[in-house]
Amino acid sequence: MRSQPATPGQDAAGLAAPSPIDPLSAEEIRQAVKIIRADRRASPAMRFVSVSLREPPKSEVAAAGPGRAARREAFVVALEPHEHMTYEITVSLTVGAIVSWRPVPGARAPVTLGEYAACERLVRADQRFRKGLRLRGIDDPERVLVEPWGIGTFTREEDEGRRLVWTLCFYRAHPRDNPYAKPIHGLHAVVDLDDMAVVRVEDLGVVPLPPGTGAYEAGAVSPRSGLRPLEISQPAGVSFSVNGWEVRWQKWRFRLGFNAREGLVLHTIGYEDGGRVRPVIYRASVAELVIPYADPRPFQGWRNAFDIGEYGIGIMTNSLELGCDCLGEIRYLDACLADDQGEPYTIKNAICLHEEDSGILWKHFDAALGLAEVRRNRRLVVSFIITAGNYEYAFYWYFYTDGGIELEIKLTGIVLTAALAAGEASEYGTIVADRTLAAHHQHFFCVRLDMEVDGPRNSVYEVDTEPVPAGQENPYGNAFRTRRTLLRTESQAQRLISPLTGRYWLVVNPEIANGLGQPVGYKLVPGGNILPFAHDDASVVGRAGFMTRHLWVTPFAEAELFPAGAYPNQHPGGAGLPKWTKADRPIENADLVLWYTLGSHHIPRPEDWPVMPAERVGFALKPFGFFDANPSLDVPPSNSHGPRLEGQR
Ligand SMILES: [Cu+2]
Repeated sequence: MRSQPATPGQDAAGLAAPSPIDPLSAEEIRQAVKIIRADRRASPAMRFVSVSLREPPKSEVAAAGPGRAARREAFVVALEPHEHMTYEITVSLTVGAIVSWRPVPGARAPVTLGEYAACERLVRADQRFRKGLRLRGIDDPERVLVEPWGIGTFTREEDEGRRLVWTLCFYRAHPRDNPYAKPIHGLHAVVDLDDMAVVRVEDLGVVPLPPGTGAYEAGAVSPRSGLRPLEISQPAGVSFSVNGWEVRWQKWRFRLGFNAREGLVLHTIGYEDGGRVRPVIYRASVAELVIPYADPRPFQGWRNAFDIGEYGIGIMTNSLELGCDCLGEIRYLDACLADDQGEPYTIKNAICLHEEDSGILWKHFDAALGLAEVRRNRRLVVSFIITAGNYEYAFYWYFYTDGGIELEIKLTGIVLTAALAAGEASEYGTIVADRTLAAHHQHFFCVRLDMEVDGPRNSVYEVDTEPVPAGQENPYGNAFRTRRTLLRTESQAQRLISPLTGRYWLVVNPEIANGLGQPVGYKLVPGGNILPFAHDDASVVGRAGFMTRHLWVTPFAEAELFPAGAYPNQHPGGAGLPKWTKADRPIENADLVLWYTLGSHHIPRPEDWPVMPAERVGFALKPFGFFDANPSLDVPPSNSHGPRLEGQR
């Protein structure tokens, strides 16, 4: 017999109850900024880097319920450019007052969208820069795309105390051209973002612009034929519900969040089982993204963007009004952020939710009985897409009917180019068009998973498979078994993947057993992965030390949110995971955070030009003894899905 699927909207939490972890509304952003502006400590020149929810302690989130007013606080990162100082300001929206106003000496705040645009205008107007353009035959600076890049540790002595970026430039020969087809070689400005001044312009010598156009837009290419319409139809509507920021689909329950730095955040992910929601993950987000490039030439060797810590993938999030690739019935959520004047603005359709058919879920044909049982898999997809200059990252969280969760990241957009002189070759990239080099590079994502498998206290085992030595115990030589190693402290939990031993990491709740007497758990199953090729003493490895391990486990600490530290911009290195884990804290039967580093190795192909077919990376979380048996037995056969359309048999 099949148990009844849970009906959305029927549990005790009630409908659309606001949660203390809901992102700030436009009104709340306005209120927070107004309170700060009214404080005598705020100068008129103050820039707002981010205005986001200060997430309340877990105990408050757990205790929140309908009718209970939640404490609401805004966490504001602001910049006083004349002081060259970053401030962290906490504002109570409940009381309407400043809670704390803290300078962060030495911190270099991330680049804001306003600064990004102002930097481009400033560089285009600079006479030294214009002279360099003229030497390259470019008379119209307005056709030059100027991209500010984090300067990292590549500063001079006289730069001390400055908040700097350096620029990479590209040229549009025609207004609608792909600028990355014409990288402007050897001309770089260094800009002080606080003073909004060009500090210096360096010209390493002219290399002519490559001749290609890199056109890829509709109209530039005559379309192939034969692709007939493929439509996804959900005649009875979707099977999920969205109430405020709460999502329910099948037995999954979770809340969505969004902020300037991490973009989409998933909160309180749980699975309904036996009439109650069993927690799995308290909070999940992609917490850092670093892209080290391999080209050793001057300036090219500085390219190692921290897209989350130096800029923020929330502010880079696309409005999916302009290009959403999902098929079927789609629900969108808008995101609200603050610009650098503290004004709220909306990214319309920032988060996309839809269901996808996902092929076979399970099947067995009993030949003797002539009976086949087969079920189709389906997943709920929660996604957002960002544009980081030339590149697109599409993030997809998948929830499955069998209790599985996956993160898949699709990398697309345009590979970063550099010009080569006629006849010049390079070992550090691939020539993708005449005199156009796409350098080798890697993308390292760090996914922060604040776990709570059936409760707040968890332990992590590393599980390898090993052959059993030949002998009495293994007379046929066939035996293999798993070896579980409990990771007891932070230093023991800095791990690498091991595909040839079938390695996975198992997060268990040691205090709760399933019906078979085993501790309930979820396993993290790595997909393809890699390590950095940059030397250990390279600047980028020091600044993004998290890249050197695939798994880190830390005890939960409220302030430990970002694996390369809170302010990676111009940070000399060592912050975040490498620093925290020096304490070697115990992680057994504790409130745990898993940090999974996911590396995508990119040796560009000619086929990646002029726009790259999406490359995929990801990992999975699968229940391991969380249930007593296959939890998807109750998925009905496809032919009994929902009401039938008239005429359908
Ligand atoms: Cu790439």
